[in-house]
Amino acid sequence: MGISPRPSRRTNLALLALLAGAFVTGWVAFAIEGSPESRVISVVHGVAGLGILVLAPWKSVIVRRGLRRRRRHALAVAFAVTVAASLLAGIAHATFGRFDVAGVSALDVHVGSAVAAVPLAIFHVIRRPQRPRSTDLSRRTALRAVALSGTAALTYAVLEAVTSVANLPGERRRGTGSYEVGSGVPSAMPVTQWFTDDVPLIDLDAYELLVSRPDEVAQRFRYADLLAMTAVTETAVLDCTGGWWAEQTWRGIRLDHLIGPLGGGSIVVRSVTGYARRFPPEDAAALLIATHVGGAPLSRGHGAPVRLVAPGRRGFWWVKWVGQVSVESDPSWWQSPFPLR
Ligand code: HEM
Ligand code: HEM
Ligand SMILES: Nc1nc2c(c(=O)[nH]1)N[C@H]1C(S)=C(S)[C@@H](COP(=O)(O)O)O[C@H]1N2
Ligand SMILES: [Mo]
Repeated sequence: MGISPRPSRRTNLALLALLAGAFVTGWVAFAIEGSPESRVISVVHGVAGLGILVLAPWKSVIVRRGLRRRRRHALAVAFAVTVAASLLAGIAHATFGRFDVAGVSALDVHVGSAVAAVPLAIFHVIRRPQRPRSTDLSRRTALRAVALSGTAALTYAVLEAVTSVANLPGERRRGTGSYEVGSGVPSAMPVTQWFTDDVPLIDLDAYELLVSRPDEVAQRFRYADLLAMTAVTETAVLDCTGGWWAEQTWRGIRLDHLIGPLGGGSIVVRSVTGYARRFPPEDAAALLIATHVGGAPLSRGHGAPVRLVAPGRRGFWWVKWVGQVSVESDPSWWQSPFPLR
């Protein structure tokens, strides 16, 4: 395989497709919530990632040949290290469960090294271009692609079977790849922030929830006002992209009751810390401004005095320490798909 340059070109192009596929499906898996769609994406993601492992024997021939040439190899080696770290950590998370070393979880390592690999991958490919040829669109290439996909899918199936037979934690992960922690016991549920946010200190006596609509004077609600409003109770699953999920029973005020009828535009729910997410108006009836979880007032870490409960959405939509709800004219897609702060 290593003698003729053509097979190595095809191997490299296949690796490029698998890397891009794994990267994109990884973020899609992060964005969506609820089986079975999330399960399908997780499986496609895992198969694409394991496809890289399947090609390792062929790639190792290319690597050995490349390393013999006179050129700088440091960035290529760094690239290989980040990809290997991401693969190992991804498989470890999906097999052995949620564990962390010195506060860094396997999933953090998995996503972090995948993100670090991107600039290295771009540099690697620009320095070593592999042009697709018209002859690539042949029956033989198609058969090779089928064989590669099949082998990768089989590798995934074997990994799943071993996980199940050995009763490893991976067997109990959700379609999103997350593990159950602290359902029904809010105090056992992790306190998690997105990247940089921190648990703020909020003075309940000074706290006010600001509710604003275009061209209207904003309404202000004190904590006692909110407690006096009609509340509903709902059981919902919070699934964090950090790799855990928990089901709790929440109590709070329906967002549509707080903001009244809506035409178009969008609803922005903003934390006192600045963290915010934008929702489509048709979601208002399903969203809850929660004051309680498990029958008790929210703890500081879980969003006191009030936090958003967004059933059917991933954890990063569940804005904690809500200080403002505003109806705006911008469409709901007008935001980064993931929080930037
Ligand atoms: C899993 C992803 C990949 C890893 C870990 C990886 C790693 C490496 C390493 C360590 C080398 C040898 C060192 C060097 O040449 O400086 C190498 C060589 C090479 N890689 Fe990659 N690579 C990957 C994907 C790709 C892709 C996507 C392409 C292009 C589309 C590519 C094209 C090449 C070429 C052309 C060589 C040089 C072969 C030679 O000079 O004989 N690689 N790669
Ligand atoms: C080149 C980049 C990537 C590669 C090669 C890769 C590969 C993998 C592999 C092999 C697994 C284990 C699958 C299994 O055995 O079930 C996995 C799991 C996972 N990856 Fe990635 N991944 C990449 C990037 C990402 C990114 C960017 C994200 C998120 C933003 C992500 C999120 C996940 C999640 C949530 C799981 C657990 C899924 C499950 O347990 O079924 N990955 N990945
Ligand atoms: N203000 C604010 N709200 C936030 C976050 C944040 O960083 N800041 N993180 C979100 C994420 S990523 C998750 S998973 C949940 C976690 O909620 P918990 O800490 O109550 O478990 O809060 C969400 N709400
Ligand atoms: Mo999260």
